[in-house]
Amino acid sequence: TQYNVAVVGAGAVGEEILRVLAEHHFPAKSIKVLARSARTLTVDGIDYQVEPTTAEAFDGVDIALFAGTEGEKGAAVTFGPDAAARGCVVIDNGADFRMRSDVPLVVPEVNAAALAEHKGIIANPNCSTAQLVLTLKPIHDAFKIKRVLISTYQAVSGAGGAAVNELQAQTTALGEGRQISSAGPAFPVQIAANVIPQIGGFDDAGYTSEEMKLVHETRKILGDDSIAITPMITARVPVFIGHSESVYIETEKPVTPDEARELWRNFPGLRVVDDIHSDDPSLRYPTPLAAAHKDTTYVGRVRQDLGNKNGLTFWVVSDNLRKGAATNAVQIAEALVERGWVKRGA
Ligand code: 2RA
Repeated sequence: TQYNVAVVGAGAVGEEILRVLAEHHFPAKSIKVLARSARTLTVDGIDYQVEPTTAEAFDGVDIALFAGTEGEKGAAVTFGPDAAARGCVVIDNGADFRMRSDVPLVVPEVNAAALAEHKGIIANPNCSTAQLVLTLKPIHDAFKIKRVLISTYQAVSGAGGAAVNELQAQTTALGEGRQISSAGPAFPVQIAANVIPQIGGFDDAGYTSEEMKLVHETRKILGDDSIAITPMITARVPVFIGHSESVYIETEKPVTPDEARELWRNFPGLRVVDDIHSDDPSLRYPTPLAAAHKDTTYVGRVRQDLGNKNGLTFWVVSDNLRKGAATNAVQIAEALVERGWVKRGA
């Protein structure tokens, strides 16, 4: 069977979705690209005629991958439910539907079974959640995780094209010895040669929306609200592609670094890079530069807590535009196809 596919949104994630659909040889009978305004979009030498997003554009579409604007006036809220009503299965990359009880929030390697319950809309998790839950799932199943503390170091591409351009311009200015006049518009302060400990707005407790996504989405995907999760920081770093995370977990039963690495080596989508004494630096630990443009999530720097045998700390790196967005969305579509669940109530 082949499927009529629509990609909504022609930004960094939309483009990456088109790239991944082609790379994965997704069984698409047709692919239409929808965005606010018509134009030609070229991805890896393939020209796509971008059409304006309208309700009618979803007629005849089987699978719609949304990577457009979020929020009450965004593409997903405006067109998603209606597209589902027209018989489309909507896979939304944004945050609008993630916590709705009738919307599966899915990382296929972790909870593909949740797809069986879809009512037409499926949500992709936030980029920093996707790479995290891949590492937590096998350990939670074997040793039961009681607590997670996490700090993230997130690439600017997570904030869109303008943010990438801002880092590029500021980096060039630094390289040429020019003063960086003012920050913005993408970031409140200079991002080049700096670290910004804020992604998203603050709540009354002083946590950001990005930090609270880690709490709520991780619990929903693992199906366990008993896990205590403290997002210590979600920070923006002067990296173009690739989110890095420093994770500490406390488990009910002690888990050694060797046991953790063995579980991760046998978990789909993960690769262990943890040979700290290797002569080849690229084998000692994962870095965002090495992870960029790949679908794989990398884990390394695995250590037992110095004061608590039930504590384990490690480092996780993944391309935020791939497993963090486009690849996970395409993998959800692939999982639906494999299971014959494209049409809801299947
Ligand atoms: C970010 N996770 O990195 C958010 C949205 N992609 O900015």
